[in-house]
Amino acid sequence: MRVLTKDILQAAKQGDPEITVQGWVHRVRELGGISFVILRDRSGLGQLVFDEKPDLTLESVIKVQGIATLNEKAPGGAEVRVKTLVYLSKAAPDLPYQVNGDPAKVGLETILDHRGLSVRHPRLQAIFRIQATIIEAFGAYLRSQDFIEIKTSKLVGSGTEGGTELFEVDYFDRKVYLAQSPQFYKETMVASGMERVFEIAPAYRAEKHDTPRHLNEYVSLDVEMGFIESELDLIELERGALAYIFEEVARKNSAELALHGASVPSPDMVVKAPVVPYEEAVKLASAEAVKGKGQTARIFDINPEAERFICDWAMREHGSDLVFVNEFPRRYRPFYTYPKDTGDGKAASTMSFDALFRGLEITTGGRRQHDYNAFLETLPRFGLKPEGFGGYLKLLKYGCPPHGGFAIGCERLTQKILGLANIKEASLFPRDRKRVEP
Ligand code: AMO
Repeated sequence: MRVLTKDILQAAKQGDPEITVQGWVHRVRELGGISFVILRDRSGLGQLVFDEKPDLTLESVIKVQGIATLNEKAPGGAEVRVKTLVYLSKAAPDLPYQVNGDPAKVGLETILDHRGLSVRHPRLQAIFRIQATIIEAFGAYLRSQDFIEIKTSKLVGSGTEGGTELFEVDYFDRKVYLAQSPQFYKETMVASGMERVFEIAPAYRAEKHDTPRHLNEYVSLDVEMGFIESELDLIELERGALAYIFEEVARKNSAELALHGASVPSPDMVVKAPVVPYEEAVKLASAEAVKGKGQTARIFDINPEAERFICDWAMREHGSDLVFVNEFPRRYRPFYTYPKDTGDGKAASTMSFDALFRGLEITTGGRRQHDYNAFLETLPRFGLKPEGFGGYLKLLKYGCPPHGGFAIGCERLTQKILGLANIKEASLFPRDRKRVEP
């Protein structure tokens, strides 16, 4: 794999120091008649030395040929003494902002307005190199567990996660919606005989609020699995997937993590991440709130504040960045969630879970109701009528195994690995209420 500084160093150490490199002009510095140019390519930065002052604008794309020479002071310990310079594309001098400057000092809106420029900064590009590893590792792990990848339509006739968050689309002479989740399709494919499927695709939520954890379009890492007994099988699968993702990010992206001063949890810790039932988690969050604030806690539900408290507890008591909360009450989970038999016939809770990572929910999942008659019986309890569920009923009617699944928000996982303040930083082209450009 390309590493610019290593290539220059290697050429400098070899008998044949002739080298040709190409990339963008990242920075220019003049010192006593000599010009030092920092060249940037996909692998990072390297140093060029010109004896005469070249006519260069920042961000121009150039190709140079020269002699690789050892120099302790250059990045990577070597530099290229330039003999010939070719302009592949001269950049206009009026850059809209200082592209090579510290991104922390550039406003987020400016960064997002100029993605073609902002991702040129190695620290910002690092975010998406890590995201690429997450996506690759998620797929690789699931394939190793006998899952197959599917791609399903994002144009749907109705929603699965609730009607208020759907984007409408004109579809010939009628309205359809952008899919909030591939849940119905992934369940259909489990029942179709595939048994184990995953999908990596955008999901759309017409949520009006603007928060550091919500996008209107995000990448959903979705899994669905047949023949499970409970949500614990899914938690086991997610532990394995996350452990592998973190292992791969640590292996492939140590330089990118370093640019953010970030680290990934150890896979050993991830496979042992604690599982806490909902009722207990609420109590823990309340106790943490009292401890932190020295006042009576008002935590009755797992809201974003409670997520942070539960994660504080998991870190303190288990040394874990990751914690699973399971057995959510029926009222907090969709009607198709499988009830947990508590032995008293009340089934007040469900075989469901969330994963919280470094203070943020990154996953929701659970076992689904797969029994046709039980499903029909459940609908009236949620004030629903069978008429609206033709597709779902067909899915369950002709032989559907016990099954369940989960979805990890790709940008949320990226955000929390790197400690980014806003989820939009982890999306190349984020969509929010105001932004549909670039
Ligand atoms: P849920 O709606 O909880 O569950 O979404 C699952 C995960 O997707 C991410 N996510 C989001 N990320 C960014 N912006 C958003 N607006 C957003 N909404 C959700 C989060 C969240 O934990 N069908 C179920 C999953 C399943 O049961 O299989 C679902 O979509 O990380």
